[in-house]
Amino acid sequence: LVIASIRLERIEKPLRTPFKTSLQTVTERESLLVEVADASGMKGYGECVAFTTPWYTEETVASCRFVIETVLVPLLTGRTLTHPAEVWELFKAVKGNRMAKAAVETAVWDLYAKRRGMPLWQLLGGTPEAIPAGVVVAADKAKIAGGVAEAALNGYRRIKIKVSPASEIGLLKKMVADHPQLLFFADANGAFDEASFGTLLELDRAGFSLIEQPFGEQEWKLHARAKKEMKTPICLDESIKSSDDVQRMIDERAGDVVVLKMGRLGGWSETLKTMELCRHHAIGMWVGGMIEFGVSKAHNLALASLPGITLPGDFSDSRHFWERDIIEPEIKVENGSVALSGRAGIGYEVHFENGPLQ
Ligand code: OSB
Ligand code: MG
Repeated sequence: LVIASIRLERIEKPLRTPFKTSLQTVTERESLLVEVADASGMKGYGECVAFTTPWYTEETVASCRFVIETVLVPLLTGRTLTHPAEVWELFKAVKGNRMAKAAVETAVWDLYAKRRGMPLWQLLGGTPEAIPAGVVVAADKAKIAGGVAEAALNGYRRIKIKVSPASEIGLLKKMVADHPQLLFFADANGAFDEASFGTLLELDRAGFSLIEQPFGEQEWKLHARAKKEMKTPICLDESIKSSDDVQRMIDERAGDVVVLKMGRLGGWSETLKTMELCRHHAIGMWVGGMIEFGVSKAHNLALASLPGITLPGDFSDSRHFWERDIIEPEIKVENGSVALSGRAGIGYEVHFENGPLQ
């Protein structure tokens, strides 16, 4: 496999409804699409999941574009690879910038699977069952009940609610109790601290199946204390940027479950390595979302098909965020799950308003 050319496309679309977290409200999503091509013109796609500004991670769309164009593209262009796992090795000399690396590396995996004529999920050893869907409901007090009812009506069986020390815990408790058929996750995006630990202990009694990232990404000791004092499983999202971070979580008893985000981990190679560690230590795993477009979601669906994914991830219908997604067909949630594509690679064609890219 020779990487003959690499191209970047910028995407920007408004969200159908603003996405509110304790950190930021997202109304527009900007992204970069990476297209790698072999000498025959066959193409593979990856998507950069960094945001426009560094509110969620250090990396941004602009920093990723810079790193991809000035460092990663020259490293990879014209290279002969026997396997896509070599890309991570090739990028080792570049510090950090995992989202930039992932955007390029995942594109090479797609191309590799397409050349083999196999769905990526199959190539990686996934099972063909449809992937359970999951949706995020706004943190807005006035909108929670309506959001949950609508999600249930649309077939979602897992609902994630953004929480913070300002959340009305009585309301959350009632909502969980009112929907025994649904699985509820709480996501704090690091909004709690030592001073609000007591509020977190109240939230522990609301009946959530897990609480995601109660404290900041470096707050290992507070997470260990939460794991010790709470019955709700502690799930780390922002803290998990490498397999070493999972090892630290295990060593410090700082969590029970991890969210896998391929962008934050640096792509498929590091994600597969992280999964092996989790499986070995019986750490629960699920696939997290980044309000991304269909290319990243398609890679995520392949990831969710792999052994060891124990909980439903952030998989919503393309229409949940977008008037029109960039893939064809779009992601469809049916009977609470998303079917895996039987086509080669990520299994979707990439389309823009101005026509198909392939
Ligand atoms: O914390 O999981 C998060 C979206 C953007 C940034 C961080 C997070 C999220 C989500 C997932 O909650 C939303 C989705 O794509 O379904
Ligand atoms: Mg999260």
